[in-house]
Formats: sequence, C-alpha cells, structure tokens
Amino acid sequence: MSVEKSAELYKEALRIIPGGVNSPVRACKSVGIQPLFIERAQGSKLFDVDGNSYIDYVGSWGPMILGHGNPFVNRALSLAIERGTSYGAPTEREIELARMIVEMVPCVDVVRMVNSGTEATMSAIRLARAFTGRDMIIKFDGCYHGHADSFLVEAGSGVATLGIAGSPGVPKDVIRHTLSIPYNDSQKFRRVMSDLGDNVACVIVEPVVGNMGLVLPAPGFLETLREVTQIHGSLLVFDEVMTGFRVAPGGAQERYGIMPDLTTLGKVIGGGLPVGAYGGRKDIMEQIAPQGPVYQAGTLSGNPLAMTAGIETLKQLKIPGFYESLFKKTDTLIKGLGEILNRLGIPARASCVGSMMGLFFTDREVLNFQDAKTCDLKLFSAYYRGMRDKGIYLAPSQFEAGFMSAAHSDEDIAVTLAAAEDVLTKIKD
Ligand code: HOZ
Repeated sequence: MSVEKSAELYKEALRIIPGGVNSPVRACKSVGIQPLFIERAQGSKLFDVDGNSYIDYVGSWGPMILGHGNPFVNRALSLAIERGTSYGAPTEREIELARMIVEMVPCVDVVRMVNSGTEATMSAIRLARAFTGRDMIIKFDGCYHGHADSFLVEAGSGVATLGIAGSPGVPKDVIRHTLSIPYNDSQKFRRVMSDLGDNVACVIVEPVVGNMGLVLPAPGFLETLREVTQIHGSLLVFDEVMTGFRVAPGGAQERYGIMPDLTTLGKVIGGGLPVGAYGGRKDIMEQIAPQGPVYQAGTLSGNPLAMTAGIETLKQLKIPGFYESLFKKTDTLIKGLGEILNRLGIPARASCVGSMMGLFFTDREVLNFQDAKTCDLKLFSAYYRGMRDKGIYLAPSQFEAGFMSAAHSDEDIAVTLAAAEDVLTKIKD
C-alpha cells in the first residue's frame, strides 16, 4: 500500500506544526510509523490522500457513533450553515440539545455547553472547588481528563503513550492539590479518603476508562466512590466525555446505576464538531456565572453548527434497536478477536463495553494503569502496523480505546477479523 503523499505532507507539516500534528498521539510515534493524512470519510471508512481506504475504529476518537457523513447530520448542517456559522448569542438549538442531554443523562438537571472535553473537566473542578470551598481533587492513575494543568498527573492517553509522567510548564503549586491513586483499588481509596476526605473538593473518574486502553470498573468500585464521597461531602464527577452515549444511552452512570454529582461530556454530543459540556445537580450548577459567582465563558460555546450536529446525532440514538445493533456488532468483533488470539496462543485480553473496545497484549487481568503498562508494546506496534497495512485503522497507541459505529457492516467486521487472523499469525511465526 503506497502512502507516498501522506509522507510528503508529513514532511511539510513537521516544518510548521509541532511534531507535524495538532494532537500528539496521531503522530503514530509509539508504533514506529508515519501518520496517514486523511482526505475524506464516509460511513465506516476513511480515505487517505494516496487513495487507500480503511475501516475506521477510531471514529475521530469517539464522536462518530453514527459513522462518517451521516445523511441526516449532513443535511441539517447544510441548512444550518445557510443561517450563519456563529452568533455569540443564545439560540433555540442550545435549548434543544440541553433538553436532550437532561433527558438522557441521569445526573444532569442543568447543563452548560463548552467547546471541548478539556474545557468541560477544568470547568467542572473549578465548580466543585467553589461549591465545597476546598482545593484538593482526587483522580486515578491512567485516567485522562484533558490537558488542563490540574489533570496532568499520572495521566493516560497521549501522556501515557509518550511515556511521561506529566508535563513541564505545569506549576508544582497547582498539582500539589491533585492526588492520583490507583483505579479499581477501593481499599486504598477508602484509606486516602479517611485521612484527607474532608479536604477533597471532588473525586473525578472515567467510570469506564478509555484512556489507558479499555479498563472496566471492578464490581463495587464505583459504588465505593459514591458512598465514600458522600460521607465526606466531596463531589463525585464522572468524566463521561468518552463513555457518554457510548456504553448506554445515559452513559456509564446509567449502565452501572451510580448517580454522580456532576458529569462531563463531549465527543458524541458534537456529532463530529467541537463540543464539550458539563452538567449535574441543579444546586451545584446554579453557582455558575451569571447565575452564580463561578466564572466560565466561551466565544464559540453553544455554536449553532455544533449544536445542530449534536441534536441530529442524539435524535438517531433514540431509534428503537439502535444500541442493540451497535453493541451486538462490538461484541461480535471482540469475541471473534478473542477466539483468534486464543487459538494462536497469544497472551492478550480483548474486551468491550457497549460500543467501546480494547485489546491488551498481556496475560494478566488489566484492572489499573500498572497492569496496562506491563503490556507488550512491541507486539502492539507490530499488530497496529500489520492491521493498517491491511486497511484497518486503529488507534495508534496501546493506551487508547476503539469505537464501533452504526455504519460498520457485518462485512466490515468479517474483513477486520480476517485481517487480524493474518497479522497475528505472521506475528506468531
Ligand atoms: N487524547 C485524545 C484521545 N484520548 C485525542 C487524541 C488525538 O486526537 O490525537
């Protein structure tokens, strides 16, 4: 497969864009290959500038739950664009999307739109700090909540992919208020909270982690977070930027039946346009300006095009059978992959929840970041490169999740499994 034009573009990009990319993982550094430059996308497929096509399991890192170029989203966007691209003033569409989110996500009484997941999480912790009058936050190793200073402590996603602990430029004074502890360790959490809980503004967690690869909550873990935060008057924030509308219509809080105080959203609610949101209990959200004193603002927040894409996307999630079909496809792919790995005797763990997927090259159960970091990264790189060569587009990092879309066909899944069988057989030999 020739990727000459991509290589040329990458060379040019390297000259004028840091690392040639606008978000680090896409540079494909950890898998020892150059990035592809994408020309267009349709349905389940991406098409690169060299004319190659790929079955896409990245889905723009989660938003494309309907697949690319969904005709309803596209039509609504074409009409919307005729009415202007940004007003910086209230619109009816903001209310419509907010209403849909309030209806679907259990803990959300009131919601504020922002432009990215990072904005959503940094605003949520400011609000939690203001509401509780406390500074300290607890997060979990390997969870990634965007790139705001307070979160770059033992973070997953790109930080884990690059193998760094945090980032220069983050003041020590800021992160001394952040404590990061192991995910899925209820006992440790209880201990830490019994020592420090009364100083903790909030505990923020990816209820199902997608940013250290896919890691599911152990039975009782989320329940413990809820119970103990309540005892200490700390807020529980579910970061559902990835899991929102992905693991259940109402996200992980619906799937696991745990009610956080606040939740952050992004990805799917923008239908492929840049959107984030944070929402939750009315008495907390009322603290946000201009209703309350906690300041947060944004020129493009509630952008009419982004709201339109979000509304049209969420509408389609309500079609009867949507989730059954999406989850079944995810399950078929992951079960098939598991069988291949088993048959070939390759130590690996393939798992899924809802429409999110993960594959770790290890024989141990992955319950936390420590476990995830023991994976065979060389094997992952070989698998990634082999799959891409066969037209299967995966996230170029062991520390990211994969995403199924409604546009993936049974044939896509069969082709993907055949490719995996081939690549893994060669790796094994
Ligand atoms: N960090 C995001 C995924 N977990 C986005 C990666 C990218 O866009 O390159």
